[in-house]
Amino acid sequence: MNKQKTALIAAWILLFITILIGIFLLTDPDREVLSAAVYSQQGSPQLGSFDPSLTPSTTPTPGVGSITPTPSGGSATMPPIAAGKVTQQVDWVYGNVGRCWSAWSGDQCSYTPHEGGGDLVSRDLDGDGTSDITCSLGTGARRKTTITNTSSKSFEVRCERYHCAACKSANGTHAQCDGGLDERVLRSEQKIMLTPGCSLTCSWSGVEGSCQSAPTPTPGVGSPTPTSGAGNPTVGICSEGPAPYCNVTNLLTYFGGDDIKAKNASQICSKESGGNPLAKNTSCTNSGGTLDYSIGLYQINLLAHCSSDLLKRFSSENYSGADFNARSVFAYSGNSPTMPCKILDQTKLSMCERAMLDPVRNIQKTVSLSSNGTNWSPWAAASVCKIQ
Ligand SMILES: [Ca+2]
Repeated sequence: MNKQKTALIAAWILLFITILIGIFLLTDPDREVLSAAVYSQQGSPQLGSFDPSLTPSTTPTPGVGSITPTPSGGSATMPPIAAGKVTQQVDWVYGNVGRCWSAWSGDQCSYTPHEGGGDLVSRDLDGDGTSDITCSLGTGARRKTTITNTSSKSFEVRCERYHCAACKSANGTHAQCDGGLDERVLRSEQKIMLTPGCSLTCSWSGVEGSCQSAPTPTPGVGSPTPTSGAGNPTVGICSEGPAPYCNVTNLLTYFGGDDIKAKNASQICSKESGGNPLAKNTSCTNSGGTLDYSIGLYQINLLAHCSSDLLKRFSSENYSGADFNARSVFAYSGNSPTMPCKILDQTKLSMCERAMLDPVRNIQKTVSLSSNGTNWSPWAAASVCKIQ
């Protein structure tokens, strides 16, 4: 009997306490916060503390402050040439983008050394649609990269050297070491003015070569630039294109009456479009497609050439907006458009497209891009037709 009474009293006390807690929770100003915290544990996307990518890692992540200070000038001390698990790279850089490079790894890494440079877009330093430089090519055994200024302007370029204290590669096969790949990279840079016609080499010990001894090419429309080692220009082996646009008679008026240039231009035109000014190859938009968003008679590739310069010089639409190049029209990853290509600015692309669908402006752009008919190397058809 006493036990039952005690149990009953205990039950009443418990009930009383429960009610008190209930009243407290209902009036507690922090209750919403508590609820929010519970909600966040269930996966609220607003609360970053539950996103694993934002959880502080035990591995120290190199932040901006922990990057090795960049030594300036050419006297920076870099570690010796690769041995063991290290990767090293030399770059010619313009506008914070590596244009020409060579990279290699130490003997305890499996990555392939190499020497080369970016595509035509990245060799266009002033964004006018034409390449301004060439880069040396090689196996990487040289551990040097050589840049040559093929334009009539001077550009300030940087010889940059990078040292990564690990085997590094961006694609799993080729050695690569730079700030984009490893923020902890040791870096040295040396600025230099690259004058027209000048070749300079960036090596592990710094800049090699002298611009003073290089001849200055004579720029100018109408004066054919002599091609190194080549004799007189010759006519290619392909058939000529049809009237009214791609025939020699029409093209003579664009190439200063030069018969050889007009014949080569006619062959390229025929190969590229068959003389159809509305020819379009937008293969880059397809998965597994090629690097083409190529328009009109000469298949001007807008992946590389859609720019404010193109619109200002070869469009009837009086473009007067801000300067831009193809990188603001298509998404780029490093030096190449992402594939399938992603259009960032349809308005600008459409303007470029309309300009290049105009046969006269397409030919005018071609005159410019071929350096007045003296350099057909931007067109794949040139080698097919054996046009130098
Ligand atoms: Ca250029």
